[in-house]
Amino acid sequence: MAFPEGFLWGGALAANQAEGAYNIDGRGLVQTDVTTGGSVDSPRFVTYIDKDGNPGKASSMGHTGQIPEGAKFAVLDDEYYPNHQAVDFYHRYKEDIKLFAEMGYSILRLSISWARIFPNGDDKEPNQAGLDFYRSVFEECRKYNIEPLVSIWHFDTPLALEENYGGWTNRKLIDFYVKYAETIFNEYTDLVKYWLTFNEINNTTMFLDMFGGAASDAEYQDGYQILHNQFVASAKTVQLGHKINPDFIIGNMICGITFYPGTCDPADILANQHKWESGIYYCGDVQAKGKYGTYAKRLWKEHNVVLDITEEDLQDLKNGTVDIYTFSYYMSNNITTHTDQEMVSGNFSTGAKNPYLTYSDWGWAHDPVGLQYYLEKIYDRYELPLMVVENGLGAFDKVEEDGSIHDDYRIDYHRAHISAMADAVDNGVNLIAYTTWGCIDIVSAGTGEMRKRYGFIYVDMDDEGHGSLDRTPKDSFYWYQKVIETNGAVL
Ligand code: P53
Repeated sequence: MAFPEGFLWGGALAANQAEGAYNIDGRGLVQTDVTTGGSVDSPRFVTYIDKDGNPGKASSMGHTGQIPEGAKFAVLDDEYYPNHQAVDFYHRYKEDIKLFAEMGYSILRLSISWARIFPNGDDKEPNQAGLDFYRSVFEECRKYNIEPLVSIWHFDTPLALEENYGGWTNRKLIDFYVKYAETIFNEYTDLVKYWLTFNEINNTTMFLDMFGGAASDAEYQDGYQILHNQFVASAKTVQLGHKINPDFIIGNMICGITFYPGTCDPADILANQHKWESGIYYCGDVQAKGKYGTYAKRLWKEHNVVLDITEEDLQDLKNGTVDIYTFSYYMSNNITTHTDQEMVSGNFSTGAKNPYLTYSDWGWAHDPVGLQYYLEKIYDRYELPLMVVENGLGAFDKVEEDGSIHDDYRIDYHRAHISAMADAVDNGVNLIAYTTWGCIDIVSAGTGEMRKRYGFIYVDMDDEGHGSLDRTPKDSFYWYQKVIETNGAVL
């Protein structure tokens, strides 16, 4: 049987997309609180906001439409902000964790909202109400023997740090982040063992040239400096975590997209290899090997980037390598130098259309083999234990008259991906956990939609925030229960 005994099965969510309660119990604002909804044609994902209150240059995606004009850092009365209420996990976590336990979870990935702990990011003392909230969440998990897997940062830098310091382009953010990490490490040392430093850290530069044409050198300059500062913050945090509790297992988190050459033209093969370097390896190499890859100098030179890197930084990177490599996996993309190919349209999927694959309603390629490919390639490169910490299908669900939801398309998606993981394990990959994305329906990061659903548990709420917020297990809930019960033997 492929999956080893003790393999961790569960699901994943993120604070800003699930909790809601955006201004409750002393929480500070984050970027999604000032971002309205989007759509497949008009995604809203940005990597940071610059000091004038505009979506940061490093996003380069130009999705300014979702931050109302003139809003800067303000919440406007006549706008609807999907993350303000999200699915109210803040008040319903007991009910939700009970349902996760019913599915048989042994692990739950969630994130701590930095702005609940340090509302402005640079506060002297942490906010007690925030600390108390996560304590009860983790205790609730423990009650059911669910291991919390905690993302320290999931796209939610306190907005005040964006406003007052210019966000992650400023090195000062490193110390604020490390102080925040130190606080939660000390606070939850007996409750949490698994930690992830930055969710999808590579998004900042990976997406730069994938949307709306080439990015400018200034955008690359910001993007690479943001990443460097986050690498240092991550590495310092890993060292500190191991000091505070040697049993802590701390990982990175990469947006794992499998890139293929669009044709067998050698130029495409090389372009594809370079996409792996800039998109995927760039962050993984620093975080798992402790140093920049050999190709990094070429990348910086290509975009005239000059980074502020100190000798001490390099030491920190070396001493702060992660214990595990974790990643999200949703799709593959084709890379080609040829301009005569049919292109994919959708958000966060780009490049040439792969004629061998089908695509979701949001244009994401359904490619389980790509997951096996990614697992084998990455394990070969780092030989670290791996976790797939996000994987899922964003789809429209239909509620039947009797209230049931028959999401066989979602079951098919997961079945195929778990089967691909099993094949990778049989091929020697040390995979230790699988947490499906959005174990419960939550607000989409990319579009802010509710109707782009990933959950095995349906939440009665629409894109305008209407609905009872009642939770209902979908068919996939019962299917996953069986998968977990049999440790992946019955798919
Ligand atoms: P949504 C882009 C490409 C791949 C994964 O995404 C991505 C993104 C950014 O949207 O994000 C991860 O909700 C992310 C989650 C997010 C999930 O994938 O846009 O870690 O926060 O919800 C799915 O469909």
